Amino acid sequence: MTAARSAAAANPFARAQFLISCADLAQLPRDEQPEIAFAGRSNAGKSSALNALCGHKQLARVSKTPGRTQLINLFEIPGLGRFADLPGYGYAEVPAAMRKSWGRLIGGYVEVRTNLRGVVLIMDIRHPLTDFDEQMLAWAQSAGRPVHVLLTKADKLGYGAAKNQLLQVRKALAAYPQPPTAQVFSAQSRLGLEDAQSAILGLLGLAAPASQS
Ligand SMILES: Nc1nc2c(ncn2[C@@H]2O[C@H](COP(=O)(O)OP(=O)(O)OP(=O)(O)O)[C@@H](O)[C@H]2O)c(=O)[nH]1
Ligand SMILES: [Mg+2]
Repeated sequence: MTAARSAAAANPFARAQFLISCADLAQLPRDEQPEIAFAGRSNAGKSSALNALCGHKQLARVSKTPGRTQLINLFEIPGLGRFADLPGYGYAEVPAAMRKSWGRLIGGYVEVRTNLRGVVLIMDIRHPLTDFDEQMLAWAQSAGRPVHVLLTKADKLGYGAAKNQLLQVRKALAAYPQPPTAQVFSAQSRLGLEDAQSAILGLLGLAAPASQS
């Protein structure tokens, strides 16, 4: 078995490849394949999480300048489905008009995309449940889409502090009518990588989600 093949066998998402960038809903390809959306406020670590999950260094662009990703970027994983990287925002200087157009695009996407099986919501573990996250959760809940939360950059906190944040966030999420699941994660240390992959496979209906620990 070649090195690339054994990596693909170990990582179900290793064959992910870029498909298309869409500036509006009309540009999305036909919704015939199961899709998982990745959402997170700007700079939360969404591109890094996607790259780690797929075992690529540069699949989704990691930027040091927040707010660069303004399009829905679709990735195809042959035989499994698609990942949709949704644009984030999160800074006060984002103009109201831009927030409005973001709301139309992302709110519309979550509502109408019939093949959307679930949302992976990425939050910086040090700053969880921002207004952005609450908005995403509200849209996902009203459209009946399950949500799995990755509390990323967990390498920035000690074990106890990370565990405590996880418990606090789970407590807050339990108040939602369809409570999302949550775990700690780090793109840098790869903490929680396999749990996240199992959770995503679970959303795709391909395997049982990992038990929460
Ligand atoms: N320590 C640490 N840093 C991380 C982690 N994930 C991302 N970062 C850093 O956080 C910054 C933002 O990461 P990105 O992955 O570009 O974040 P994003 O959410 O895609 O940001 P935008 O696309 O700009 O909205 C970068 O400097 C990353 O190197 C992590 O798990 N641990
Ligand atoms: Mg990004």
